[in-house]
Amino acid sequence: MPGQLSKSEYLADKRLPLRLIKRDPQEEYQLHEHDFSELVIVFRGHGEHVIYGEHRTIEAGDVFLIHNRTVHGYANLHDLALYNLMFDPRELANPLQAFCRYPAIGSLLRLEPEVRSGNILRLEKDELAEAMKILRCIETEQERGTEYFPLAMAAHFMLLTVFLGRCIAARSLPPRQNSSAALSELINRLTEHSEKRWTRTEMARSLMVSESTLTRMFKQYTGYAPNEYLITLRLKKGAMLLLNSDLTIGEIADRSGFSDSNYFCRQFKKHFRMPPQKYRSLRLQ
Ligand code: RM4
Ligand code: NI
Repeated sequence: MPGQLSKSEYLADKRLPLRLIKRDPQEEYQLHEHDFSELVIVFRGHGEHVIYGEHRTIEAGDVFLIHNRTVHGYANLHDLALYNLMFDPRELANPLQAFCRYPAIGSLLRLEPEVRSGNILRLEKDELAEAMKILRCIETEQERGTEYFPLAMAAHFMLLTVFLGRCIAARSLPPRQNSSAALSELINRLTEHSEKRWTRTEMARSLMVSESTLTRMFKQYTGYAPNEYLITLRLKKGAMLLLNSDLTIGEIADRSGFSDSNYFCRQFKKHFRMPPQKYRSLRLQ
């Protein structure tokens, strides 16, 4: 029986289903399989890669991909050294979703344009120059449209997100603003599960602050009180369902977290300045 290696052990950080391990040297390794994939880049030495019982010679410069559930191992190694990039192909399909789990990046990607408190990230001159470099790469890829350009654009976009995230992290925030990391994490959770019944007590407890502090922080950060903010999230979810599903208004109200569909319609009208039915008819135009 080959050994089984699992994602929970090697790719435990839910925020990014990707991990680089340097094997210098790579030890001989018995046959095994995993529920993640490996991209291997050999940078020194030589040896044998055993894959489905077949021994293949590998040496510095070789690059190969081991799909999840492939039985493989290493034998007869001579100073073999490699980089092993482990990833979950299913999750990588949407890497930005993983990036959103970082509080700083999550707040950048999700909170705009609701952030009104002046907690905006302003880049210094050299930072802006760096960001511009990445933006130009995206632009060039888009204009040229050469092979793999969508992937290249996504890769540069990811680099940009990382860069911006680091800019945020590098700011030494005064204590009041520091708590915004916890707040933006809470907001990420609210966004993902806006239909759930959330109480102020529960939200305040997760930030370890009093309910009045919670409200003050929320207002500072988003411009809304927690319950108002939650309603806007639910309305957005409702709007999304109106455009992308054939569910009835009642069902949509329910799925968006409104127990009363009349209340949903009233709030919707207030927010979008038209009743849900009208909003839905827009998709047909
Ligand atoms: C081993 C080898 C295997 C990898 C494990 C985690 O040294 O690189 O391919 O699955 O580590
Ligand atoms: Ni492996």
